[in-house]
Amino acid sequence: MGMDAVIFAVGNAKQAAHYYSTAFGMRRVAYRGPENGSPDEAVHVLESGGARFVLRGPVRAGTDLGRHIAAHGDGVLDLAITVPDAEAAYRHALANGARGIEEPHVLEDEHGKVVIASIATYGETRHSLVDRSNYAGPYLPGHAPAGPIIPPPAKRYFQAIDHCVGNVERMDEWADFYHRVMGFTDMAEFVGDDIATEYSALMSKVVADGTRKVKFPLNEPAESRKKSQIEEYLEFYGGPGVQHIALATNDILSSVDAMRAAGVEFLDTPGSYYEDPGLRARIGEVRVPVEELQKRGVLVDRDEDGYLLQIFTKPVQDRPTVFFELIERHGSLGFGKGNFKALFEAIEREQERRGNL
Ligand code: TYF
Ligand code: FE
Repeated sequence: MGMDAVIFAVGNAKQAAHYYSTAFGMRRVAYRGPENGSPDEAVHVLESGGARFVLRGPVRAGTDLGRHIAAHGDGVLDLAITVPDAEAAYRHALANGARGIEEPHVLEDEHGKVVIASIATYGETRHSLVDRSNYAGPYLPGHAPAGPIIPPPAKRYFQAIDHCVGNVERMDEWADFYHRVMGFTDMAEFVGDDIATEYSALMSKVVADGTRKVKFPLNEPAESRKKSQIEEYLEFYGGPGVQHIALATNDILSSVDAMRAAGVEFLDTPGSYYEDPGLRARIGEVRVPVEELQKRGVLVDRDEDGYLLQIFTKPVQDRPTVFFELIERHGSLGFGKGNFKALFEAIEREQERRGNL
């Protein structure tokens, strides 16, 4: 039915909740911790429109969550998906080769009940399958309503999770997993060998559910002259995992301005991208002057269905692992294929600065 939540494992959930409130304009809506039944970890639940982030951090030594963070750093534990029937989804997944992590079980409190199960995907990442159709609480049973950490901005910076990208060792294996286990199909966007050897150092393929609400691009490293950005990720994360989360906005210019003012770092785009005489011909009419895009480094791409505006943050933790994308779609269902060269060159400039190229 859609993305239920992106669930992060972080070293300090209290501070991460502050960051996503002040820098991403999110509103805290729920909390669970030692005060209300969770002695080992603190959980802060934040929202921006329909996008939900769940930040889980250990509050004591010796937990499995702490081990996960020691291994991978802050990262994504779980891409949770809303389903109409968690039991049926789980049985279908296991019958098609998925490894079960949590059997379907019912969680209940005064707001109703939720049925939840979870399966393993690439690396240590998992997919919870969540049926919340009989639940009216702020997140899950056991999580108490909690107020915002600071008053959220009058206008939210994003309203939905557009897509979630995985870095893996073998893209085709995982694309096949999503076909079998979730009934997903391939979307047109594909970075094959041809583009890979020229400049991208990666191959990529997108799988999505039939409604295209849940979109999972999958990247794998490609042989290239330089070290692939995907290899860099796999080395520093310690295996496959979530590379970036794309957040859908309807005003990318004001969102970038507000997030930058709050200290979020975005990749820069060279002036040559905008001065390229081919660009204006390729993108046609977009809703804002190209100068406004250039001022902020926002990229633009057009296909047969429309256009999109997009920009990428730098990694949001010290490790060169997870980052975010802001995306404003006007008809286009793509992922910015026309920007791959400029984008991958920008990522490689950062890799070089880190000494990892
Ligand atoms: O999600 C996508 O496919 C785009 C492009 O390492 C992209 O955002 C692909 C691979 C990558 C960074 C961005
Ligand atoms: Fe993306």
